[in-house]
Amino acid sequence: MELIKEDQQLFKLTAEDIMISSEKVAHVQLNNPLEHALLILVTSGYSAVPVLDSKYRFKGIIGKSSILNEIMGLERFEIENLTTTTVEAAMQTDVPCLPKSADLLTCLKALIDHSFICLVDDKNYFDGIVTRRAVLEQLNQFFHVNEKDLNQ
Ligand code: 2BA
Repeated sequence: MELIKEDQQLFKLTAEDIMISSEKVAHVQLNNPLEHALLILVTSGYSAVPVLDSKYRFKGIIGKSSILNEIMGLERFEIENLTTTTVEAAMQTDVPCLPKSADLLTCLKALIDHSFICLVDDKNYFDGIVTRRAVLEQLNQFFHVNEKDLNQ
């Protein structure tokens, strides 16, 4: 199809082309108390951020709902858990990661179930994230540029 041929560019994009690089990503460390993670989440405005170890290797994701679960006791809010529980004990670890060489369609598939995907190298060092927003922006641009052809 003519349209696909003209827009090979879209399919040539990789995660690296559209990622937010590690130095611009808000993150917390494994041994931080939940109190610190909550502070980062509230001040950044994000609902979840990556968790890294002291060598900047990716370990998981911590979000506001995981923290709320940790402080929800049976009879009362156990606020003291914010200082006694570490991020490591509350984070989610069953999250997919991709290499920064992953193509756009691989990112799109992973972002169906996650609002962002962490990018790591072969030793699990954290390179950055690809967000739903970044992929949707590329697709939006593609569909608008080709709107006329698609309607024919
Ligand atoms: P959420 O925090 O749930 O944010 C959902 C969407 O709300 C974001 O989608 C973005 O469109 C908007 N948004 C939230 N906080 C924002 C802020 N401080 N500035 C600008 N826009 C904001 P995406 O951009 O697709 O991001 C998806 C998810 O990736 C976010 O989910 C957040 O968990 C994570 N994220 C994005 N940028 C990040 C960064 N620089 N550091 C850490 N995590 C980030």
